[in-house]
Amino acid sequence: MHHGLSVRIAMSVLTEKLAEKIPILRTERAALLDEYGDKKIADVSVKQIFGGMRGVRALVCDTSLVDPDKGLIIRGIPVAHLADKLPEEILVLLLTGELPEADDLRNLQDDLAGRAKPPAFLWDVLRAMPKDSHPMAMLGAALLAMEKESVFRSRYDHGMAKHDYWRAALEDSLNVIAILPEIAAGIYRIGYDKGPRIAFKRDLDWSANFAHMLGNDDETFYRYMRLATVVQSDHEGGHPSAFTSHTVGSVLSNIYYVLSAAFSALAGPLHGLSSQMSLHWVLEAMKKYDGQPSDEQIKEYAWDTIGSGRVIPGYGHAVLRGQDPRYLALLAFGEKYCSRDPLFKTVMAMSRVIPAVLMEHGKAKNPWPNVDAINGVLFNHYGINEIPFHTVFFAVALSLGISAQYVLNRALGTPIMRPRSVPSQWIKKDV
Ligand code: CMX
Repeated sequence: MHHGLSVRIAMSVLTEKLAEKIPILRTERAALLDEYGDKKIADVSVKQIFGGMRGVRALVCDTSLVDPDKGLIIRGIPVAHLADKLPEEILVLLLTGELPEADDLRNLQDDLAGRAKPPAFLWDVLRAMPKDSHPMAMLGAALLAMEKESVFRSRYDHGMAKHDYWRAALEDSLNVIAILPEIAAGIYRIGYDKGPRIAFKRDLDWSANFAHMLGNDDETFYRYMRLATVVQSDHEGGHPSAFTSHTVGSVLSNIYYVLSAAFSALAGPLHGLSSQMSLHWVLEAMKKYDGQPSDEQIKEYAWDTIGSGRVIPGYGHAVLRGQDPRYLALLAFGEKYCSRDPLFKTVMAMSRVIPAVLMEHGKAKNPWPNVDAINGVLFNHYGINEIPFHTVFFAVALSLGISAQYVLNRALGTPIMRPRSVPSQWIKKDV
């Protein structure tokens, strides 16, 4: 009984904070529209509509922004300055614009720990999937199997008013965030025959619990899990997974659909899967050159990849033009804790050599390593060497930003996403 009570009180802290802020945000949004509603902010060229809408300012996202030179900035704070925070603190920051006080943080942690456990049928669903299913496909299936639990769906069916959408959206989001580490760890242990699932420990924080349920209780791995989650928690509103989530959320599909759709986008090799691609690529190089390749061999290997019509995974970015601070934060961690790991050394050597190759090639607008060039190597260092699983970790981290964007969009009544498309012939005739 006591336990239930403390959960109810704790739950109200974040809800109360948002309940205070949301009317203000709504007024601000209305004022912005009143004052600037008809002002033009972008010209769109034919090249841009054929080119994945690159550079078109067409979305609003207040949780974070990606500055082309400085990289990820969460609610005005460069991500490098958040490196010592817990993911739970980042969730509050993303949602409310403020880092929580110690008491509020504890309340949120209690709230998350006290929420429902994954439903038992989930493990049957995962066990029934073919052994060669990709862990990202298992994650998507798990989320869809749990859709029936949606509070949003049930309240909507009972006539929920528009101004209450955000409350049900928040409730669903916290329910999913609370159990995603357990689901992801379950996917790992079931998918790779790692033995029985490991039980959630109430006294561990969210990321440490994830590490624990994966089967590694090394304190530095806990630290790595927290840091890697923080740096990958959000990346403004236009990256493929967030963009997908906006579309799906805008039609009032609930968070289970939203996250599974967002993660389907993350599972592509040009997006989150590039972490998997990158580690394979580095391991292939080490196999080919029988250990850590020399700078000359790295150059040769990189040119061979480009020459065969492929991209170098883990390098380049659609928005960033300077170094990726997410990469730099993980690099600093690796230098401290894994500097003698031959794989890590190879990745460091590659990050010295490859930018010059890409500059000489002259196509990629950003020649620098992105976060996916390094996260897999560090996972590997801590014994999680089932490479396809790495993208699942990225998805769990990104659930924080995707959920925060989803809740805020429901609070602000963001309407359905529905841009126009034009036939190619229209361009010929009418432009
Ligand atoms: N290796 C080789 N060529 C590259 C390259 C790379 N790493 N990055 C870009 N290029 C090429 C592109 O393929 C494109 O070639 P074409 O004109 O022949 O099509 C040209 O350079 C221009 O591309 P761009 O404008 O610099 O990059 P885009 O915005 O189109 O794409 C991205 C960005 C990330 C998809 C691309 O850099 C890439 O494919 N990188 C490798 C995959 C990767 O690391 N993805 C993870 C991104 C991180 C994240 O999702 O946050």
